[in-house]
Amino acid sequence: MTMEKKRKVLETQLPSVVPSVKISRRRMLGGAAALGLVLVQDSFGKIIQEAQPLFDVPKDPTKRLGVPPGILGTRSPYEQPGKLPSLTSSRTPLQDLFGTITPADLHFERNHGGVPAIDPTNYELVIHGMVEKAMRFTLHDLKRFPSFTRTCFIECSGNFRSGNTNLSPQEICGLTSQSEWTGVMLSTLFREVGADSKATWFLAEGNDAAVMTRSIPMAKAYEDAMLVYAQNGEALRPEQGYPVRLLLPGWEGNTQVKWIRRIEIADQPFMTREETSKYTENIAGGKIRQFSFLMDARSIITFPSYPLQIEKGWVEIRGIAWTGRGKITQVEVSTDEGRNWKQAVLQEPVLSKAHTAFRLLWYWDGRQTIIKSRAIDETGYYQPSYQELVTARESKGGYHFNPITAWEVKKDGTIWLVNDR
Ligand SMILES: Nc1nc2c(c(=O)[nH]1)N[C@H]1C(S)=C(S)[C@@H](COP(=O)(O)O)O[C@H]1N2
Ligand SMILES: [Mo]
Repeated sequence: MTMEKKRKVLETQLPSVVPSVKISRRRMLGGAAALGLVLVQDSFGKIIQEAQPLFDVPKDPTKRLGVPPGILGTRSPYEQPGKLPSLTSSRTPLQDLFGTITPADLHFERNHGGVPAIDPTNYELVIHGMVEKAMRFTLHDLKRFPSFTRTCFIECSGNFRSGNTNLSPQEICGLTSQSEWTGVMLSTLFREVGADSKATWFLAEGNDAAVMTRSIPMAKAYEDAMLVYAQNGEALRPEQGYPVRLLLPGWEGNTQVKWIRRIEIADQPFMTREETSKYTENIAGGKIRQFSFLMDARSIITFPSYPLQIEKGWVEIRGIAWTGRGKITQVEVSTDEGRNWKQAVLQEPVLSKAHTAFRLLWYWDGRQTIIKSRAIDETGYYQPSYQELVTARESKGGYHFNPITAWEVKKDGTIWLVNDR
């Protein structure tokens, strides 16, 4: 059946009454055709609400029966956040979100070979190498082990963009997202297979077209590594590694192998492509840093930010801060181009290796200024300025580039990115 036909069938199944909604301010001002919510099937066969023109619909929702309950919830057609996809990644719209949990369908994606389709009934994870007995685990097997749930972010180590003043938080650093993850502790499985106490590294291998492989120190397995099968209360999304991915809280995204199919335990790193030709970065003196797993502290003001325009008066500056080293202890905000810094309020609970929301009330007097935030974590690490990073790395970008983001507020209230100040 074609899409058009599918839509028709569903529309005829709808009650003849649907609530009236207007979808944008522009339409409202134009006073054009009324829009209504109708149930249609999207290209995956999922039933969704869609705004479509309707005739003769009263504006008062108390005068018409509403849409009946559905199999899945929907977003209001007034709210249309999106992920900005490219061929190999898509970015979380940080400026459109509240709190710290990323809705699963807005979790950023970074795929080296696309999203594979994996049948969970055929899923198998092999653990072998320096073990007492090599073992295979089905998804069912993994779910029988004691489960564990934690909230943490995943951030791509290439999470930085600049070069233009017209970039939004999503474009600057939308390669970080946060979920509540559930799965089994990797240490539980390593005990099950009898991992050798002399082992120092393990290899994680993905079942995708990229066959993504990374070597991970055994210490991380015993610290807090997990194999997760659930995200925000439901099965992992295909984009996040369905049915099972490696979760290494606070470490760079690329080590957290999705669609994981094999773990090999050894006494040295495997020196895969991802840790030799890729995922290394310049440091001072013409040297290159390898196995740079930790994500350093970072913060960004998500409100106000480009492309918003603010009005004179009270503005609640809002943003998120995070660090792979543990908890965020302070976020400092400057509203006068970095001369003075004030303590922002951190929203409780402040979790370890997790996005932390911060806010600061500010009276904007209408003068041009620069606002910025810097994160400080429990190890005493201070988020560096752009200039400090450029000096330390002898380059203007690359992996693990976590500078302070500075926003210029112009007299007309428009906000623009200025990294170099
Ligand atoms: N198998 C596999 N795992 C992978 C990747 C991949 O391409 N294949 N990309 C990695 C990279 S570079 C990142 S940043 C994270 C992104 O996780 P997400 O797509 O769930 O946000 O997954 C990592 N795990
Ligand atoms: Mo990444």
